[in-house]
Parts: sequence; structure tokens; C-alpha cells
Amino acid sequence: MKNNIEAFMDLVKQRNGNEPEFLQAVEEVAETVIPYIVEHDIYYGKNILLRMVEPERVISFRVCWVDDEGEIQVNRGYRIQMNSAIGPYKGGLRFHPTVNQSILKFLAFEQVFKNSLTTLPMGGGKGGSDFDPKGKSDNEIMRFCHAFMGELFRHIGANTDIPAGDIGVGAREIGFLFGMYKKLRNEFTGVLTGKGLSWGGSLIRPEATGYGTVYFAQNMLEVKGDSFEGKEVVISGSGNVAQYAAEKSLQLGAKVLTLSDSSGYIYDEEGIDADKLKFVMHLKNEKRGRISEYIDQYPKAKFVKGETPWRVKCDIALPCATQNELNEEDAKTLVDNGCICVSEGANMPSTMEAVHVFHDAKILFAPGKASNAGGVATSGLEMTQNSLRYKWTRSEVDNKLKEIMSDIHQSCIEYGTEEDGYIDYVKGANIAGFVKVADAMLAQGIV
Ligand code: NDP
Ligand code: 2IT
Repeated sequence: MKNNIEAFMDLVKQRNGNEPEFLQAVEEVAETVIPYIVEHDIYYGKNILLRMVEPERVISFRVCWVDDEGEIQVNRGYRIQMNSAIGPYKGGLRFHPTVNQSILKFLAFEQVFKNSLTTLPMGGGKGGSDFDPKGKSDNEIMRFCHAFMGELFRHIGANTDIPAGDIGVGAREIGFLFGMYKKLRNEFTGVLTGKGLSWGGSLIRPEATGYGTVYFAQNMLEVKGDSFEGKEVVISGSGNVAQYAAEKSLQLGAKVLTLSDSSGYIYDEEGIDADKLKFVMHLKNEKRGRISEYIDQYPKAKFVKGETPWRVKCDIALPCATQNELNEEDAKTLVDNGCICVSEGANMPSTMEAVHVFHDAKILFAPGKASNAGGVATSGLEMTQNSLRYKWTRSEVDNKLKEIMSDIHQSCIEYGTEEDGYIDYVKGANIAGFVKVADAMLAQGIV
């Protein structure tokens, strides 16, 4: 089996040798899916995984815009259309200076499996730009978004490819992107999700990824007869996903100890309660400030510069910032400190070595493609409401989100339960995600 996986990875490395994040995401899937393929004749010998690691289309384009000083800026835009076997391409846009083809291909690849898990008919894609939104004025953001859509519009559409937000792309950016799409196409369609409530957005979409990450953790804990009540929770990030993961943890009776950004983390021993979280939301979403400013408001808390929060003792860890933010050492520290549950809000925040540590310690561990799928699932619900020209209530959407997270959890149990009863959620999510896409690809022939 090891030989099969190595031979497959050698091929993928030959073609994508300079794309480390993409190779990492593929290897994690290959480790669990290749053994499954070998045992199942309908998939064996069809190069099905080799077809899945090759994007259906990679689009790269120039984005020129003028900054507030009158300087002409040039950025690079991308859209990776990874797999459309079960539905139109669907996935977020990331604006961050680290964005490159490797990062977007890893995200697009993960998205294919994640979207398959949601039970909704969505293929996988991802896009973005190396544009850095930090420190830019609202007008600069608008000009960049309009310039970006000036090219992207010809590659997307409500039945073709439906982008949404990710790091650096939130409600403000989706508004500017939607405005330009509508102008260029002269049509009002659900081509983007994460829209504002008055122009086609869905209730609960802003909350969905964070809430879903906590609902998934709740499902895992329930299997053990446990809950969030009274638990200490460590969260990384302080953006969209982290904020709503914190909110739901608090609603379920847990104590949230940390939040972070790329400069460091804040540790509040007394707990980040609902009022303090409101302050953080205003600080990050309106003022676009730094998490270190938390201690100016709450001096009893401390700010630890340049570090991630994984050394803080906790019961539950929710990594909600970015890829590879939790390494092997961090995983060992969490396990040694008694952490019983890790639910990934971010995409691939744990390195492969860290995932192996969690697996070997047999703690509850949910990979992002299962636990953060609530965001894209609710995007799918936004698409449904747009098609119906209808609007569901907050509780209707929240109940559907809960149901979807519970269905994903069930799929992981179905495909991931080991002989000793331990649930390997990585294996479960990868195989369950794979089967649906692979069956569709087989049915559609070699295209
Ligand atoms: P936001 O832009 O709202 O927030 C990102 C947060 O992560 C910020 O606190 C940011 O800090 C921090 N961060 C970003 N890059 C780094 C880095 N290199 N090192 C340390 N911290 C970093 O993004 P989201 O909350 O939407 O996304 C967070 C994660 O969740 C990403 O992995 C994303 O792919 C994933 N995700 C998002 C979904 C969504 O619906 N939004 C759905 C599913 C997954 P700083 O301000 O300093 O950059
Ligand atoms: O990684 C993700 O799932 C997202 N950024 C959300 C994608 C979406 O289409 O809502």
C-alpha cells in the first residue's frame, strides 16, 4: 500500500514540484483514499485520483488599478476551476499577499471534497489575488475589486462558477465585486454568495463557518457523552470564522480564552465573554484594527507577540486563522495539556505531522474539509434561495446548517470508524467526499 501511495505522489510531485501546499493537501487525501480505491474494483485502475488532482482549468490574469496616490498598481488574479462533476465550481476568493498558485490549488482541491460532503450539488473551485487589503482605503478596495471582476466576470456565472469570501474577502468586497459583475453582465443573479441581506444574501451566512465548526465539535463530543458546557476553548484568528466560533462556544456555555492575528495572540484568563467579543467584532470589522488593541480595553488580559495560542492549556482547540498554523510541537503540547477535541475552522491549519499526533493520541480531531464546511453549505443554501427568489428565516437556515453538519459527521462515522471503535475523521471525510465525486466522474465518462 505504501508503494501505491508513494508511486502516486511521485507522479504528482513531478508535475507540481514547486507547489508545497498543494502536494501536502493531496498527500493527506492519498494516504486514506488510495487504500480505499485498491479495495474497491469500481475505482481501481481508472486513474480517478490522478484525474482529480489535475484542475479542470487554471485561470491567471493581470489586475491593474490606481491607488490613492495616483500610482498604478499591478496584481495577479486567479481562479482555479478544480472539479465540476457534481455541480458548478464553488469556493471562495482570498486576497492576501501570500496568495499563489500552490495555495489556491490546495484550497480548490480541499473544496472539492468539502463541497461533496455538504450533501449539496456543488463542484469545487477557489480564487483570489496577491493583493494586500491591509491599510488600503475603502476607495482603493473598491477600485481593486472592480478591476479584479473586470476580468473574472467572463469565467464565472450562477450556473458555472460561484465565488464567495475567504481571507481578506468579506461583505465589503463581495459588494464591490457583485456591483461590477451586475454592471458588466446587466443581470441580477446569485453569481456570488455572502451577499448583503437586502440584495440576495442569506441569514446566517456570516456566522455559518464558525457556528458549523462548533456544531461539528459538539457532534464529536456527543459521541463521547460530552458537551461544550464548562469547557475551556482556545481559538486562533480573529476574523470571520474565529469570531463566530467564539460566539457559538459562549452560547453553549464554554469559556473562550484566546484569539489571535498574524501579530500574536491575546490570552484572557477571565474569559472573552459576549461583551468583550462585541468589542473584538467592532475592532476587527469596523475599525479594522489589530487584536493587540484588546489589552488597551481589557488590561488584565495579556498579548503574546509573534506566537500562536497552542501553549495555553485548554479542553478544546479551534484553529481558525490559516494553513499550517499548528505544527507537530503544538499538537504534542495540546495533547500533553489535556486537550480532548480539535475542530478546524481554517483550511489545513494543522500540518500533516500535527494530524498524525492527534491521530496517535486518539483524541477527537476534525479536518477542515468536514468541520468548516458549514460556510460553503450555507452558501449553497443562499444559492437555493436565489434560485427560488425566496428568503428563509434565521432559524430555518440555522436548522438546515445544523442538519448538514450532523450529516457530515455521520458520513465520517460511516467511512472512518476503525476496528477499535476510534473514529478517524480524516479518513472518513476524505473517503466520503471522494466516493460521491468519483461516482459522478465515472458516470460521465472520460471528459
Ligand atoms: P478573515 O480575513 O476574516 O480572518 C483571517 C484571520 O486569520 C485574521 O485574524 C488574520 O490575521 C489571520 N491570519 C491570516 N493569515 C495569517 C497568517 N499567515 N498567520 C497568522 N494569522 C493569519 O478570514 P476568515 O476568518 O474568513 O478565514 C479564516 C480561515 O478560515 C482561512 O483558512 C479560510 O480559508 C477558512 N475558511 C473560511 C470560510 C469563510 O466562510 N470565510 C469558510 C471555510 C474556511 P491578520 O489580520 O493579522 O491577517
Ligand atoms: O473555504 C471555504 O469553504 C470558503 N471560503 C467558503 C466558500 C464558499 O463558497 O462559501
